[in-house]
Amino acid sequence: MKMGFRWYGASDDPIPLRYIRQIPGVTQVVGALYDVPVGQAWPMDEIEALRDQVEAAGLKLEVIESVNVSDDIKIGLPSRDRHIENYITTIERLSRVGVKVICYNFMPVFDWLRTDLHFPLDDGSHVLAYDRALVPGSLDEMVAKVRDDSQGFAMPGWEPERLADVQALFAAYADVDEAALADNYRYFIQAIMPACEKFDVRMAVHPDDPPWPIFGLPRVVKNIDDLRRIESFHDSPYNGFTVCCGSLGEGPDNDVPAILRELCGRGKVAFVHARNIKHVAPGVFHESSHLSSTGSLDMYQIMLALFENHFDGYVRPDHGRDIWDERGRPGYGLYDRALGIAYLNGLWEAINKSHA
Ligand SMILES: [Mn+2]
Repeated sequence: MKMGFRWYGASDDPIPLRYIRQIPGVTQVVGALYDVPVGQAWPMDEIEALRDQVEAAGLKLEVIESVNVSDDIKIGLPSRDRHIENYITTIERLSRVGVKVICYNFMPVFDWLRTDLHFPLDDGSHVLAYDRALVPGSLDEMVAKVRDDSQGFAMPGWEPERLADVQALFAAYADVDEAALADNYRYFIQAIMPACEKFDVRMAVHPDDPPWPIFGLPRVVKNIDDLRRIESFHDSPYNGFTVCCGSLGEGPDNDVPAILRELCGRGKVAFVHARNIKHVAPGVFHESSHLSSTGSLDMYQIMLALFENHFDGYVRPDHGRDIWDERGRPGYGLYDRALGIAYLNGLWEAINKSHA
């Protein structure tokens, strides 16, 4: 297991790399370029500059989250082939600085959805939460809500310029049902796989968050059946998964340790987002600390599933609570993610030594 920490770059993340270096056991920065319009190739000089910054801090840049897949590719527009060419160029360039895994998603329009970015818990901390009854009736309202609640930070997947005309973007998906989205997904995977194999870069799709359709948009990465279908597009370790325990776990029918056991058993898990969530009612959940007893997921069983399947890939904590008066990017503060790492490391050491 190689432990990482997501970082939004020197200009947009209040957490300096030297703080990340001081979290015990962290060797990896999970990074990205955030200023390249989706669909374009990432410039080599910017990739190298990011790598240099990370390495100067004594850390490694082997996982990118995310290289976003354009709506043109997801919708299946004629322009998709040009965007796929650019995506392949990005894969090749990232491989040149030592990147091994690219996390991405295949969600239409929105990367993730919450109805509250500052839901108060009993202990006085704040978390992201979702209540299906509180999803706004209109798309514009939803976009404005995320923008206004994000404490001035750009939220990944909610880029204001991309969502400036969310109605037009939404309309472009009018003919894309689940079958069409899966077909467009297959087309994308089959087009990029030769480059991934040639350049030794594993693709790792992030599950839909939440794992059910929203605003009538189709979802194709929401449960084990979907994940098996994605495997069938191209059966190779390079066509792999980011198992986000929280996102999958939001679906009450998703057995996260069982999913990990099955996919790790076939060598398909490249990256794990290890986090907990608390089910409140059907379609209602909030995030929690990583500790098993504060949420609905058994983090011990999750780490045990990884250990017993000899997982040697990348792990990062996922969304943390806002604690100790930190007002960071919602979900991406320093303190609670660092606590999450200490806890995950403790589970791992205990499992490791008890199996010696
Ligand atoms: Mn995640």
